[in-house]
Amino acid sequence: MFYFQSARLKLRLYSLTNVAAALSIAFLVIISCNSSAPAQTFPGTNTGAIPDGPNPINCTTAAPRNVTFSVSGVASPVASVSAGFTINHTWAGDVDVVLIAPDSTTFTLMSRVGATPTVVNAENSDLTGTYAFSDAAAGGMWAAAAGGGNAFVIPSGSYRTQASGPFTPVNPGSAFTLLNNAFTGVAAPNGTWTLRFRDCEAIITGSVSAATLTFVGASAAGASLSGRVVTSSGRGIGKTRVTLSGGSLMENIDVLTNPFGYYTFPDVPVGETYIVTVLTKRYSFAQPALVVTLNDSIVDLDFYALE
Ligand SMILES: [Ca+2]
Ligand SMILES: [Ca+2]
Repeated sequence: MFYFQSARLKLRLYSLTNVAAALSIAFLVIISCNSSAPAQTFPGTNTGAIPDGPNPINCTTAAPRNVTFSVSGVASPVASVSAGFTINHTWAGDVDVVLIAPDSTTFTLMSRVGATPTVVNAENSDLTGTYAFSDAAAGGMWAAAAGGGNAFVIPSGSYRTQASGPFTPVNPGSAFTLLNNAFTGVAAPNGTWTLRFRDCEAIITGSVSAATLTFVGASAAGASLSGRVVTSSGRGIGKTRVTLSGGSLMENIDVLTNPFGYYTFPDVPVGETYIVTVLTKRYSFAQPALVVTLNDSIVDLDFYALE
């Protein structure tokens, strides 16, 4: 929607007599609207019961509950990621939760909370609520659960990620880890992400009923796509409409070439395929529409008139 409004603004500005002033105003407006990337949240599917764990305790051989997310339109590199889920399990220390990116990058959100080398069956307080993991959280789950007892419910809320137990001391538990850093190297964040729940110890079981995955894409805006509309002799054709469509755009984007025939679409999401079309009654073109996959800025997507 933003792009559409910007394009209309730009078209209107071009009708002013001072074309140069209008260009600079339009450019400033566009830049200011793209100062930060919005958060994008995706719902998880395949929620349900977490299969009970083995005896003796073992997280890696436990059958997983894989909650999956179909992620699209997230700019790379990922600036931040957070995961949340609604869970019911009355033995928190049984639970191991890892987040897995489409390229198989794997990171532990929580695991064996409260487990020490001497208390191997870990924290017996309850996970009953909605818990999120984010680098922006204030504290960790180990400290929140410590000393609560078997009937204690770990408060719903946002927690830092921590490495798995066994670890000593229980409070504050193992060091906070860095969730965002774990996934900034994922070159292609769009695809299937997995939140894998495992129950590491036999007898007490639980289930996950909902999950969300939230991203903030690259803080730098998308790439720009620009070029020129020229006559066969190389003279720029001004005031010509160029239209960008396709990709994940909600609306087509129209811009006009400047007096020298140059056009620019700033801040276009990368990793997607677009159609760029030129349209003017004054000229015809051998190729009035070009298909381009934008992975980085393009400066020479030019259109050549037949006359
Ligand atoms: Ca309990
Ligand atoms: Ca269990």
